[in-house]
Amino acid sequence: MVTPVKLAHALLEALKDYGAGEIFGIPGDFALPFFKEIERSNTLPLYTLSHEPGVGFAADAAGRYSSRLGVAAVTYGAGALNMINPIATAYAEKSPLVVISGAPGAAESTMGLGLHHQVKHLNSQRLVMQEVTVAQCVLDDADTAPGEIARVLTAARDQSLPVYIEFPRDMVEVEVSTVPAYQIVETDKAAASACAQEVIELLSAAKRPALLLGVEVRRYGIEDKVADLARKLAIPVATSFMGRGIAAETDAPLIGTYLGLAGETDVRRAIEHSDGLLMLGVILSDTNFGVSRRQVDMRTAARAFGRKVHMAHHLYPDVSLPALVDALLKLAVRIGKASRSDKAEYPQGLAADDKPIRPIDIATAVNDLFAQHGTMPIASDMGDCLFTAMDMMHTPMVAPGYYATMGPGVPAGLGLQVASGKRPMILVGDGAFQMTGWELGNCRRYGWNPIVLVFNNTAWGMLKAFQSETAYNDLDDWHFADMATCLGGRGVRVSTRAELADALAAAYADETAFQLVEIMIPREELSRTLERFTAAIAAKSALGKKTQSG
Ligand code: S1T
Repeated sequence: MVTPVKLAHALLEALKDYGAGEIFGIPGDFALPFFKEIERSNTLPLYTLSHEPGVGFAADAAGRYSSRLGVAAVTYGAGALNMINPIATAYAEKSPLVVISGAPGAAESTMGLGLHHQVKHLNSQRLVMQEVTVAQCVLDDADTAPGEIARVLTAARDQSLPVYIEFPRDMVEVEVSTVPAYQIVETDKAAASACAQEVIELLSAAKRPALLLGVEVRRYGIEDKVADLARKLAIPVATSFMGRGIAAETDAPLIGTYLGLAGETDVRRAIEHSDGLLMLGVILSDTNFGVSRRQVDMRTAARAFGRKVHMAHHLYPDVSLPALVDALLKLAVRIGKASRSDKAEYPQGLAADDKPIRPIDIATAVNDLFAQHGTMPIASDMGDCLFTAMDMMHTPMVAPGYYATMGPGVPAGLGLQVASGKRPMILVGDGAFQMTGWELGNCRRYGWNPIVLVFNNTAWGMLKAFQSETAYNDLDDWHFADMATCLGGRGVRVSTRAELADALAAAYADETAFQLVEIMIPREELSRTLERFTAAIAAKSALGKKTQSG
């Protein structure tokens, strides 16, 4: 006889059993009963933030870092719809974010009145969520609720994509049976083995084999296995732009990040000229391959993504990435001569002088700090701060490298600190800080103490790099450092390389609160990667125009 439990309790226990580590959220009247159960049961710690975009970005980052489920709990309508952008980010970047929204109960839904927070219809929110999640359920039936929760959480784990759970407020106390445990959907071992055999043959026959790692390697928690495989194969390993930070804490022979013409030439050649390229978990996106000098030759490539493996001219329709890597480890032989010493080098030794600060100086100063004290996990926002991170030492990193939204930086850094228990470094432009930087005001009550580097060029600098003739990309100078104390942290504004070096050292030494270093950067100064990126885009568009004009 199964002992019935409250539905809210069953859901929380299931979230924990399926791998969630915490909940980020903002309540509302449609969610108060559920939030009360979250606090009462303490099955998972609850962290409330100030704006739902921050809730979504923080929850997603926590899941990404831990290779587990991220959980965001919000109220109906105003809360859930306010979080669409972070959920879309999770969908585009294959991250298992569980969205739980309170909702009206059965009785109020049939009153015949429009309800507050309602849009077109009571199910409008569900319809919107269908476009940014892989599975959805409404917990409006005690008999089906446990199975529905299991179905949706299994989809999140297996497909590493966001899911949506709508939780009517009159169902929280309803008694249900417990949620069925996670059942892994095993890959056919013979298929995985045959596929692995073919991949090894492809790599062994190649003169220039190479390995490119993408986000699924982290999402499925197989970095160590992949590093082991890379070491055994002894072939050059690079990450995709989105995969930056993968295998950073391993001894894989990592040569850097593939960025096409925007990246280092040796890395570009290793990938684009490979005649035996194995891509593990790589999203085929414009940000990963948009400025390639030479398209990857898919006739001599194997790409494992989305539980499928594409080989030259055929497909293995159901081989999971973990199953393929396990099969490859059984067959792996030394194919190349790559070793850990091939690891990429990053600039160090900042000249602490009175010169203005360029993005490369920030990377150099951060590398000096990491060389002295060890690396820190990084959360980066969209903007030149993300391109500057390509010149920083390889370290676990969360960033919107594909969906490319502004806003994740600060909240994702908070999610990183919760998930990792480590002090994170946050990289954020002044424009993005204007959006979600204020979430730093929540650090004091939770004891979070990130080091926040605000790249302040008083502009939407990336846009200015593509369209310098317009004035609307220029922003006012907000003096963010002056606001840090009011938010419970410490702030300093720096304009020279000497001031930057001192500020970083002081920030690192003070663990009592978040440290905001506002770095003033001349508007014309770009990172090396953004400079190459804009040059490559300009060259491509010039070539396009030339081709069109015949
Ligand atoms: N709004 C949101 C939410 N995300 C975006 N990516 C954009 C708008 C468009 C956009 C960029 S980069 C950028 C914008 C507005 C400027 C970012 O400014 P800042 O944070 O100050 O960084 P930096 O000065 O280094 O550029 C991408 C291309 O779509």
